[in-house]
Amino acid sequence: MNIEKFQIADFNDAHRQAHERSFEYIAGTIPHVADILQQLQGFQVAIPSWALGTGGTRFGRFSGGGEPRNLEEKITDIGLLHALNRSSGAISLHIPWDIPENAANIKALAAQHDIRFDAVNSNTFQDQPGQELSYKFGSLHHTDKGVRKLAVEHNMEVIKYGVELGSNALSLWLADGSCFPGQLNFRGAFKRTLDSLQEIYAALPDAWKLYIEYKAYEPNFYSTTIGDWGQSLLFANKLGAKAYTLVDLGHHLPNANIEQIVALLLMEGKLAGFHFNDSKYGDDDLTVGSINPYQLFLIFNELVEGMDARGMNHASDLGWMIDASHNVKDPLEDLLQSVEAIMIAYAQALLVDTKALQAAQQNNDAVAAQEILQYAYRTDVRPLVAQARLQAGGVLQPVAFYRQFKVREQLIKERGLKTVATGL
Ligand SMILES: [Mn+2]
Repeated sequence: MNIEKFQIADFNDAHRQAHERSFEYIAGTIPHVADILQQLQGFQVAIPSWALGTGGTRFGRFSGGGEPRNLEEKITDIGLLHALNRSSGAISLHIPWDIPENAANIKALAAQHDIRFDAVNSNTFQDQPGQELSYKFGSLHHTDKGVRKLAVEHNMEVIKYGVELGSNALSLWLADGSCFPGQLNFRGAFKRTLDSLQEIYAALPDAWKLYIEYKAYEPNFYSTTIGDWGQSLLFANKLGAKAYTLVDLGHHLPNANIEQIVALLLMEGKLAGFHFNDSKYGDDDLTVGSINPYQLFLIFNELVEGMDARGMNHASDLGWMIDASHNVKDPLEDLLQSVEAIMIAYAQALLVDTKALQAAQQNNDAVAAQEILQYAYRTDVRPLVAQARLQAGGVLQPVAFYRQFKVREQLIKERGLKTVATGL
């Protein structure tokens, strides 16, 4: 299905008056509002190919209807999101769940929807049908050289697919670790992982980046070989200038100060980018901003301040991706909410009076610092985000539009009630 321009125009006309009132009110309080709108319009969040269907947990999966049955339909779904919010103009592909059989066709389809290919993701955390050696005890860190070779070659294949599609980063997450004390020699596991990563790194084309994701625990529950940002950074530094640390918001132990991690990785020029999601307890993969929007704002505050300090381009110098799983919500509605939460946090961070904050910090004025941050956080920036969307050709209220025009019902009509997308 396609969303027609006249449908967007009709919808916006019906909501325009109320929007203009609230936009003018907020715009009157911000001196550099035009700059902020421009920055918001440039900011694109990649949608993961594995999160367009209903997600499951290890206890079960309750599929919704009309899920995309193949990569083409996944790109169509992202096209729908992007038509509505104009901020989802990228896809992060997972191999082998979404192998582009015909790269030229896939590329053309994505271009029709104004979608580019962000980082490609490899998968050595599960065995594929017919695979002779097993990743049960790890992949790049495995004690068996044959398994390591298999995993390295898989990553090289993923790079090859990425090159065909115009991607420029390989994103790598390893489930490698151990479940029990004594099971693994930590130094040995680290060294074998480094050797394997060096082989993959050597296969990176020019101008490509390697994103190294870390995760505290799960599926292994005693140790993870790339368990935290320090371990990831250690690998990235040893590998070289093309290797960076990827932060997935759900991959930390409870109450970790993620904004501080972000600030230091940026300082070192080693922040790859993000997998956005939210969590209450662990790697819950919930809708971005659904549990702790203040933390998301604090992270964006460090991002904006740190990127500006290094003269970086907010839109293009880091990878911005969602990594979530939708167990009870319509995946497309969930993704619309996630992108909206990201845009809101970004807009709030752009409002922070950096000079005043630096002065407060210099004077050890904790009260003033809190006032400055929370003034920005408590500003209702939704009309700014909506205005940026409107100017870019999107709709004022994406979720309301999605429901009013019965997008899911139409997808079910086209694809059927019982379809299951590949993915989480
Ligand atoms: Mn992730």
